[in-house]
Amino acid sequence: MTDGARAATHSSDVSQDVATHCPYCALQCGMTLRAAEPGGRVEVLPRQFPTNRGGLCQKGWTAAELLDHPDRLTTPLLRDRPGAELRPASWAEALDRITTGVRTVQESYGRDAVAVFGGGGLTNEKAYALGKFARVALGTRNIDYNGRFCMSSAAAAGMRAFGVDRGLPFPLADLGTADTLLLVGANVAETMPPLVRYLIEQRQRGGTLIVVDPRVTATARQATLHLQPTPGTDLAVGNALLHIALAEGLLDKDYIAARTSGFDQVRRVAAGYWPARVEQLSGVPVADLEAAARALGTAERAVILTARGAEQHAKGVDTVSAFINLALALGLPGRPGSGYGCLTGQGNGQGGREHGQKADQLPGYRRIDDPAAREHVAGVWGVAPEALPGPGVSAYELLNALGTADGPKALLVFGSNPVVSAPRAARVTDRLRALDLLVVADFVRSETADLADVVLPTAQWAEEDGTMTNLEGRVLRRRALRPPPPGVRTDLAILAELADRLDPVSTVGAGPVFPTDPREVFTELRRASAGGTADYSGISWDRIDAEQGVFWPCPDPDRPGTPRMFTDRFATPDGRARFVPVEHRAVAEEVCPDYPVYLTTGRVLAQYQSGAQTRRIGPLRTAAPNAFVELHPDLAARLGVEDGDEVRVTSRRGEMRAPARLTPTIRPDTVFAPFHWAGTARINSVTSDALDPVSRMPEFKVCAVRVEKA
Ligand SMILES: Nc1nc2c(c(=O)[nH]1)N[C@H]1C(S)=C(S)[C@@H](COP(=O)(O)OP(=O)(O)OC[C@H]3O[C@@H](n4cnc5c(=O)[nH]c(N)nc54)[C@H](O)[C@@H]3O)O[C@H]1N2
Ligand SMILES: Nc1nc2c(c(=O)[nH]1)N[C@H]1C(S)=C(S)[C@@H](COP(=O)(O)OP(=O)(O)OC[C@H]3O[C@@H](n4cnc5c(=O)[nH]c(N)nc54)[C@H](O)[C@@H]3O)O[C@H]1N2
Ligand code: SF4
Ligand SMILES: [Mo]
Repeated sequence: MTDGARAATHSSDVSQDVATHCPYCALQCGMTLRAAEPGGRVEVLPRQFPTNRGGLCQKGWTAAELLDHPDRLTTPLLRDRPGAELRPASWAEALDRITTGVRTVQESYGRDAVAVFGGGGLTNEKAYALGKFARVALGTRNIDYNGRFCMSSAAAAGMRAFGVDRGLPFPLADLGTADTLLLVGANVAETMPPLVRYLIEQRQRGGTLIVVDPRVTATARQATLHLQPTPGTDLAVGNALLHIALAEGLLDKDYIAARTSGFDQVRRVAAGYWPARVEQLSGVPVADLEAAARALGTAERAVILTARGAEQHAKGVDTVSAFINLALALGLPGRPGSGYGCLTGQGNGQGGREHGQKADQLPGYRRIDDPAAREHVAGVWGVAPEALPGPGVSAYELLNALGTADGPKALLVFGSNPVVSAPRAARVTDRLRALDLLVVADFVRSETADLADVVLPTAQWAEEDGTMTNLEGRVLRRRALRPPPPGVRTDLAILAELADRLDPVSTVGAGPVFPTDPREVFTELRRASAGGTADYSGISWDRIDAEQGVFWPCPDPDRPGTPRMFTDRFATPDGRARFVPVEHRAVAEEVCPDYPVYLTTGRVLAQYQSGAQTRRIGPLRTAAPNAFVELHPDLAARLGVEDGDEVRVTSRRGEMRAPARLTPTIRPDTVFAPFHWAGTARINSVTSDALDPVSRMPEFKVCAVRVEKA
């Protein structure tokens, strides 16, 4: 064992601090865990790491509170019959129930009738094992994950422009040195607070920060220039910026000629987005559009970033393409200190989309319908290539098909809480209830676990080793401080146990194995990814320890990884980046007399995602105790609503209730609600399930609602 930090994984040796990373978001802040005594309270200390530079947000500081929380699951739970309460059960009983349930469904309806739903919080090793488990042990094509709700639009747009999808194709530190930084639909001051250090550095160097958000967020307040569009109009804004840059001669013509293809068509499209038209479409004044285009077009170093505000739309892929087109026309991607990037969200949002838990994908970011990819991966897995299933359907389509005549009858969930986080959540809940078998592996009884037939208690981040790939494409080491509590197993152990009990698809040679040691899984993952787009074959755990993480692609153990991509060529067949012409179109659900207000949704600093973890942590509950509906005082006055009044928000799909929070920082035509709460405060009862045609991303960021005093 070359890694000193690993010594502390033995409970006999807990006096040693363990250097690891936060369990939550994609910034993956460095932290040190310390326990005064074996099994005792764990203290979190911030640690210097390039992404957080010694900073942590409140969620990171309090992350250890869930380790020995009274809500922690330490025994499997079982429901004996529909309508009965969940009761504690032994592992043998729980695993038997799953095996019998899966077999019964497979016999009656075939292998595709058992589905898997994964998460972008799983380590690379777990995401890899889950994808393999689905294809090999279950033999089902039906696996997808919550990253579909998160990263998929930016991923698809990145693939079609650059031939590869890595959130940031450059190190985060580049943000601090940008002369102009454009943030489109990103509220980093709440979603990645330590990243604000880079924004401060950028401003102190005299840089210009432009924020595009329908709300004056904590991030927008730091901006030099804030564009406040109507939700769902960013694509038009992006095209207008390109139009202005064209008109004012700000384009990098040499770069366009040497490094890109397809500009002529995009130029023709951009001609139709003159600023006055886009002011009408988006509400952003012409002068602000011009100022933004000039700040970007005249900067030596310019960075354009998108996040969920721009991406979670039924035209999210095209919207991202509009901003990539702009970046390409200005010659940014691959230029030192410049570029386009997307801010990945979940802890392993990046790695989670590379190793095969996506419906159409095999490890190494390979396509499951590519014969060469199937052959390579089948070889690593010990199965016949033709035995591997084909592509399945996307996350929402999968959830929406559960329990229907042709849909899956059993579902295994690892690392997501769709009852709270899926769009049109009441329907998704009905679908989950219609299953013959629902299995949830989690460390708390989430709202989804509440509906399950079997709940399996699983290890938490401080109790497991593994790797995560942060928003920069930097592969990091998660290190265990201590083993899981008695009665709790790791996800890898659970998958291995189940694989052992099930009949795999037709095998070759010794057949598939499911190691429980994450280091062994990583070794296999390296082989499976070799030669793929996301090539990890040159990365080892020891190397990660020695180098503060390793950036993929890294095909060679003796050569450095790739912190900066696109310096010479793009990952397309001809090495050129591709412009993609994109036109603005209306949101899927326009406002109307019955539903006259736009709803948009998002996050608050002190809660994480579906809230399954953070709603249980005292200081976070104090900081953000409940849902709310943000509305402009003018709108409130029209509705007769005062600050603190309980309001009902209704769409064609359902309603939610929460106290009104009056603020002039939001557009008067739009209300905002965070999605971290369940029950009657669940905003996803209201949100739209319109999907992007390419990424299948739901339109979380805009639908039409009615707001009234409850
Ligand atoms: N505190 C906290 N931090 C988190 C998370 C969390 O749950 N809580 N989750 C993590 C994850 S998984 C993710 S994906 C990231 C997300 O990080 P962000 O993308 O920063 O988060 P959101 O709040 O979803 O959306 C950002 C902003 O988009 C704005 N917006 C809404 N509609 C539009 C629109 O049409 N156009 C534009 N331009 N903006 C719009 C919203 O007002 C909001 O301020 O955060 C990560 N970090
Ligand atoms: N309205 C609206 N809805 C949204 C969004 C929005 O902006 N607006 N954002 C979307 C986005 S970007 C995202 S990423 C999704 C996220 O939504 P979810 O997928 O629901 O994410 P989490 O709340 O992180 O759920 C993770 C669950 O798995 C458990 N868990 C965590 N780590 C592990 C692990 O290693 N193993 C196992 N077995 N379990 C684990 C946690 O306890 C928790 O119950 O929500 C989406 N929903
Ligand atoms: S910013 Fe993200 S990674 Fe850092 S402490 Fe907060 S939640 Fe954890
Ligand atoms: Mo996300």
